[in-house]
Amino acid sequence: IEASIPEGQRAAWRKYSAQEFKTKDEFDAEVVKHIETTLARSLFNCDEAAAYAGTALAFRDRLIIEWNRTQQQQTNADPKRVYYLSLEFLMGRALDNAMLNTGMKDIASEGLKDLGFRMEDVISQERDAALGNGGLGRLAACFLDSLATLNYPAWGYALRYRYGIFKQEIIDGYQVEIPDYWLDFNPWEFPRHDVTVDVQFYGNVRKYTDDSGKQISVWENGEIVTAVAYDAPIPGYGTKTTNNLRLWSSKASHGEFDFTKFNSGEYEASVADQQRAETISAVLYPNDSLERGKELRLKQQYFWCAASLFDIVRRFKKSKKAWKEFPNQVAIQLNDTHPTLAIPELQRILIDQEGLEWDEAWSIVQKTFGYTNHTVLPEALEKWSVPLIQHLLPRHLQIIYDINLNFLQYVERNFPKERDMLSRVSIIEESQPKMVRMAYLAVIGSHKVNGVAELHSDLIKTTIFKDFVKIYGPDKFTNVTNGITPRRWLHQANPRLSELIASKLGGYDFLRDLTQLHKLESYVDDKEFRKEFQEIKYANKVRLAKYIKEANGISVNPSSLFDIQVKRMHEYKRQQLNIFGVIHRYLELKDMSPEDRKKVQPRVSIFGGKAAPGYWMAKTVIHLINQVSKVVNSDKDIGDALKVVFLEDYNVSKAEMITPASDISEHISTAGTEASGTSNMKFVLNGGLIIGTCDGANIEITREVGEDNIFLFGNLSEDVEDLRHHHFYGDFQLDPSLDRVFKTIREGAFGDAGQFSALVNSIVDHGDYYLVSDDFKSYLDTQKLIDEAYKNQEEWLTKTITSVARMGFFSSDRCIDEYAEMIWNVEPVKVQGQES
Ligand code: NTF
Repeated sequence: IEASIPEGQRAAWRKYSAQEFKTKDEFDAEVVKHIETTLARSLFNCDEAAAYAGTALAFRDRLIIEWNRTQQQQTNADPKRVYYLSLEFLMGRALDNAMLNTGMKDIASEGLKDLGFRMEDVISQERDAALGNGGLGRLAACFLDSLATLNYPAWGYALRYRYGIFKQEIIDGYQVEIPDYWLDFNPWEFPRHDVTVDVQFYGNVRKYTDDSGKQISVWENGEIVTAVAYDAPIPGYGTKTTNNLRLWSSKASHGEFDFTKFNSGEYEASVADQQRAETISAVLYPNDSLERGKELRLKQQYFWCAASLFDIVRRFKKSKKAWKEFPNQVAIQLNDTHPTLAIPELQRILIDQEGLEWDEAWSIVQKTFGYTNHTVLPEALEKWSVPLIQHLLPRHLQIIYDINLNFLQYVERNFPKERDMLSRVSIIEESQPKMVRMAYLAVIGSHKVNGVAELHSDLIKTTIFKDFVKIYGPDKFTNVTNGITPRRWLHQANPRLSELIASKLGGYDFLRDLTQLHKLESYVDDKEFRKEFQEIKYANKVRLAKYIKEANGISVNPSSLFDIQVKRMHEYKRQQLNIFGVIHRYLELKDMSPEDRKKVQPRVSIFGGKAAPGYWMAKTVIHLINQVSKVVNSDKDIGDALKVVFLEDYNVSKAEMITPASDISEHISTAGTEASGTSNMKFVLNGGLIIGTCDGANIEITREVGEDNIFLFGNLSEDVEDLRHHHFYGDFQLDPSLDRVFKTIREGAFGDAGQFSALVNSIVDHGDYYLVSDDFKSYLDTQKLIDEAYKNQEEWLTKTITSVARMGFFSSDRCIDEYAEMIWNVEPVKVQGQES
């Protein structure tokens, strides 16, 4: 049924159509209305939380008006759309972003002042939307911001987890996980109870031959779970485009509970069904770069893929175009292998439901999907057991086998002499039990595969996907180096720096074209500019120092060199290398005379990051950092020369405060392990320098900023294999400084040594897989260079300003344009301000 208002009544409708607030007074009217009516509070009963809620609701209304307009105009234009499938979107807070992207923050600040509130206090009331683990989820969030800003017709699809990534508390030096129930009050989402999809699990496949002699497969007798859509508006910066992030929530298909069961006395069973269904979207898996093969995780993946594809296909079918047009209307990007089931799911829809022939359907599938790989770490590559898929998704397993059969026949025909290749490239690993290799399925079902930085994109072609390069040719594989949105990571996180830049570049255009930053190079020698730049860095350090005092009770001197490593805790990221370096520094300081100690460059070593709850080694490193912090900070000999801080519960909103405050940040993964890294880009853009290995995007950052403006150290990725080999044959010498650090730990200087023995032994006895010992000396030497370089503040300042000016390449806008051109073949659709 057409639900449109008839032409005759549209005039009245238009007259009362919702309007965005445009002035401070209109804003205040909206805020007060929401506080008094939506929230049922009054001016006698309005705290900062209520002021936040009122402000957020006023902005939500505004965004939804723009969202409606965008969707309507995009529907009319019917362009090719992009669908970004990501199990994680690490969005952080939405209010500040909404105010800045709509250009209404100043008006709102003034308005709030009239009502008796300060903007910072109101903003800080919001809790983070933390539906992600780390870099992969934050990248997806930056991409949404760029897609909207660049006016691409794009949707994100994910799950509406009731619990995001856990909150980290540090108790007695240990990480403790607290559930993150974030939906108590979430003004940014719109439940769409009318947009639902029934998703099937389990059951069986019945085959029969129809009248025309065609084989038909019917997947039936399964268990149905309903997906309900929740939409979050994504405003672009300085544009009317407001895109959509659609999150699926699971519920029992029969509503509240099963009435037949209820009426026959099985009340508990009926509620249990409901809870089982709701469990699917209950919680984000808290593992970063690690796969664990749990059935519930597979259920999440299929539930989300099936609901999203149904929605995408439903939208396509409205246009009544022929199926062969599907890839001209739809581009689906797979963010890592998590959504790979979308490939057999689309094939199933096309052949089982829409009646297409296999080959025609498969060609549509391949043209539709693109796959982004984010890691070469073996423990992160997804594999699902064949029996599990058989049980949960019997029809999909058949389709996967058929995809594999066709693929292997193709390989056999084209590479008849390479018999070994067949077992190597098969989607099915012949293990006990058999496993489905999701990355191979993703490669085979997509038309493009990309890595996320140059080195990483080269590595996937020579390691995990080597055979596939031979089979498909090199053009199927490409690189799109990651980027970050300058709106959140400069304008929002560092408003004073953004303003200073705008004052020199003639406005805020650089936020939409970050390459304009290069014009800052002509201010490198400008005294006034330098002074302001330096003052801003200092103010950001003061702000962080104040936070450290409040949160940790540690006093740090803002004039010290701030050395920061914040990211998920992982052995490959080598926080252990950093803390061992800190212990070495402490020992050196203890060796010195008090006079000599006064001459050293004071330093604050700051750490932050969560460990996956089951990752024991990563938790041990957190514990060691906290123990070292206790010992060093309370040592009277040391004073300001060295302070060690572990910041609890690192998340997006803390990153916004921490990132602008670094002098040096650490990106020190074993070469070849960090696919890209994105915080490296954020720190440099905010006027900090990097100590890093030749890994991931560090290499391209070096190319852009120049070798003089970055501190690189350590072995290269091409040497890693050999070095590991030497360790394996016991053919290596433990670095003597590291040996001394280990002795100190073993003597109990940082508490019970037994706690740290596995960590030390992983290096001393168990092959030092991450080559901590091999890189230790060059790490320490480079830290020495940094101490020296920092003493010359004028030169340091020149380096930081020059680096900021050269960071234009790392905007996520550049990435999105590359994806749009090389992979998606989509064009922007400009949304008009007035209703069309
Ligand atoms: C991460 N991958 C990489 O480890 C980071 O280097 C990279 O910056 C981000 O992706 C974004 O591309 C993963 O989290 C995963 F899951 F693939 F291991």
